[in-house]
Amino acid sequence: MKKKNKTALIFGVTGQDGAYLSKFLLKKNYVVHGVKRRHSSINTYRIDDIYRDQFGKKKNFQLHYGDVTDSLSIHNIIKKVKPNEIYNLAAQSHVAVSFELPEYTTNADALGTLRILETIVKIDKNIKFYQAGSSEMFGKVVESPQNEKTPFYPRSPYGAAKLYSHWITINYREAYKLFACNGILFNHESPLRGETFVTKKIVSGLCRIKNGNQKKLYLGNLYAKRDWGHAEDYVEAMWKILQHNMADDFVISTGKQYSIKQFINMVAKQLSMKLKWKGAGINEKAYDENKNCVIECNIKYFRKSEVDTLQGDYSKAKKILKWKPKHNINSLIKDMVDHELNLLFK
Ligand code: NAP
Ligand code: G4F
Repeated sequence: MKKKNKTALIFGVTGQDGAYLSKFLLKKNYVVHGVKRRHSSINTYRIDDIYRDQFGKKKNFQLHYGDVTDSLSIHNIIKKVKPNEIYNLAAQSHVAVSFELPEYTTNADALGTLRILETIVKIDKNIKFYQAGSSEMFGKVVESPQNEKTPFYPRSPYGAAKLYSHWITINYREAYKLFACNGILFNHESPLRGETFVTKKIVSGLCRIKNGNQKKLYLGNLYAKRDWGHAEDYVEAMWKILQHNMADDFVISTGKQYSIKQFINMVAKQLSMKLKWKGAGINEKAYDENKNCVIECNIKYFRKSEVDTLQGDYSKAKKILKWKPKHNINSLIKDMVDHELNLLFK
């Protein structure tokens, strides 16, 4: 008898990871259902190509209106879709914004997870659950690199909300014997990254400056260090976490870290732009070959409390899941730069 295709339900399907994960799972012959929020304008641009590819074919990709702050919608969708696997990627995911919207961030990023877990317990305890945890939970790091045993020290409402989700996922695993797992993912980027995250802001800003569409780019702290991977690699890790024979938690990272300033210099190099840095602190600026100031710092982009350094140790995932990143920082930047230049030339 032919084996039935697995069904996955993705909360946060319209985001960067939701789009990459949908494509990954469809290639693995899953039936994919996604939860999108109602917006006043259309915001499905990251997944529109999946719809287009479906014309004339069996519909393996479906969207449902819902919200992780709305228990009824969560209940109704899970009951209707009857998924084998749920990926909770839904979140107010911008750390700086979480200081402006602390209550909403906690509602979506912490209680949203609880609402899904409770619904799984009520409807079907066999549904596997993936929680999108974050290296932001390590915050003011107590050791480097960070692994699954490193103590947490969140530095933002976002980090604290994700930490609640981390522990409630473990609690439901232990209390109700759910197959519920945490991925502790370090920063991952791609051409589909949201416009206000620093890598995307730098790549699109420098491409536009190079092309004469923009004069200057304003940034915050140039000396924070991040461990940046590619979203394409990281969604594979999410899937592997749920295919393991035991529910567990995993750090997913590259093990390498760079400062924002180093990232800027690497992007400039790929664009053959020669940048010269002058000044210090808030007055540090970058100038192009024609002595035009192209990068300046602005106090409004500094965090109230910063996460200075993040570097992950992914050896557990490497050993147990046989996962390792395929991309490195140069291939990540190339992918982002090529995409941006294509858009500009269109
Ligand atoms: P993203 O691009 O910001 O996507 C977030 C998704 O969540 C979007 O689809 C968004 O919908 C949805 N969402 C927000 N609030 C919601 C709500 N109340 N109900 C339902 N959906 C809601 O984030 P991402 O980079 O893909 O990250 C995916 C997940 O991994 C997030 O939980 C993030 O916190 C976490 N994470 C990300 C990274 C990273 O470096 N990218 C690292 C560690 C963890 P709209 O399109 O309607 O806004
Ligand atoms: O790109 P970012 O906004 O990412 P951040 O804060 O590290 O958070 C991202 O990664 C987390 C995983 O660790 C995710 F959980 C989270 O959802 C999100 O995807 O900022 C990176 C660094 C920060 O230190 C920030 O202070 O860049 C610094 N930065 C400097 N100038 C800036 C800017 N960040 C932004 N967004 N914009 C700037 O102009």
